[in-house]
Amino acid sequence: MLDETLLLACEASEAASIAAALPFGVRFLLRPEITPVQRAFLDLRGYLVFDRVAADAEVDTILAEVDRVEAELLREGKQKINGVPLWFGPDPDGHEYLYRMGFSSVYSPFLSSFVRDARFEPIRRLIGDDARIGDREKDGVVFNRYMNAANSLRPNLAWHTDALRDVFYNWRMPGPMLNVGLHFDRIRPEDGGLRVLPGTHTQSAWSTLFSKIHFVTQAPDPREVMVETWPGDLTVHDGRMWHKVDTSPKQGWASLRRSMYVPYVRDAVLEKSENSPTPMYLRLFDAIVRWKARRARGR
Ligand SMILES: O=C(O)CCC(=O)C(=O)O
Ligand SMILES: [Fe+2]
Repeated sequence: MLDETLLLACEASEAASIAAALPFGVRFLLRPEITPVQRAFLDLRGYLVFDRVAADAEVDTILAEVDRVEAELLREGKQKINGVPLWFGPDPDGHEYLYRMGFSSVYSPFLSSFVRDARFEPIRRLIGDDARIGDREKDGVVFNRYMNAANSLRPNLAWHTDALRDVFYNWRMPGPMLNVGLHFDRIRPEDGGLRVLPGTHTQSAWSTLFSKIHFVTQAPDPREVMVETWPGDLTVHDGRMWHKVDTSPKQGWASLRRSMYVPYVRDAVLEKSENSPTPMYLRLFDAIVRWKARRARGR
C-alpha cells in the first residue's frame, strides 16, 4: 500500500507527476480526505483501489445478509425488486442461486446503514458535495455474484462502460460519473476478476459507445489491467472507462467472486417503487446474459 504521509500537502501539479509514476496496481489507504495523489491518479487512470475499507467481520455480515435476503426472495417467489430483474440461476449443487440483485439494501437494514457509514464520506464528497446514496434510485445497491460452473448464469461480465446505462436512462451522452464497488473475495490475477482499460474514461463519445461490443466482447486487450482484490477492498472507477469481469479458471464454489456497487447520485431524486417498470437497458442486459448462458450450455 502506498504511504502518502509525506505527500498529503503536495500541489496538484506535483501530485499529477507522482500519480503518473505509480504502478497500475497501486493500493491506497482511505483517509478522512481524498488526497491530492489519489485525485490525480483517478483523473489520469480512471480508477482507485482502497485497501480493505470494510473489516473482515463486516464482510462476513454483509455476505450473511445477502444469503438471508436471497432465501427470503426465493420463499416469496420474487422475480424483481423495484422493476430490476433478480438473476436466479442454478448453483453447482443445482439449487437456485442469486447472481445479481439490484436494490439489495431495501430488504436489509444492516446494508442500508452500512453504506451510509461515516468512513465513506470522503468517497461521497469525491463524487460531489451534493451527492447522496441513491439506494432507492436507479438500480439501488447492486450485489453481484460470478461463478464458473456448468449451468452458471454468470461466469463473467463482458467489456462495457457503465456510461451506457446513463445513455439509456437520460438519452444524453454521459458526463463524468464515478462508480463505487466493494469486493468480498481474494482475487489474484490468475483468478480472472475485474479488468479495466486505464485512461479510457477520457475517450471520445464514439469510443465510449462503440470501440467494443457492450456486454458481448470478452477478449483480452493488450492494455487491460487486472484489479487484484482482498475482501473488504473498495474501488472507485469512472463509468466512462471500459471494464469487464473475466471467468475464474477454477470450477464451482472455488470460483465464486462477489462485488457490491453503491450508487451515489447527484441528479434529481427519482425513487423507484414496486410498480416501477423494468428499464430498457436492463431488458437488453437480461436478454444478453440469458442468451450467453444458453449458448454456453449448448456447447
Ligand atoms: O463485479 C464487478 O466488480 C464489476 C461489475 C460491473 O462492472 C457492473 O455491474 O457494471
Ligand atoms: Fe460496470
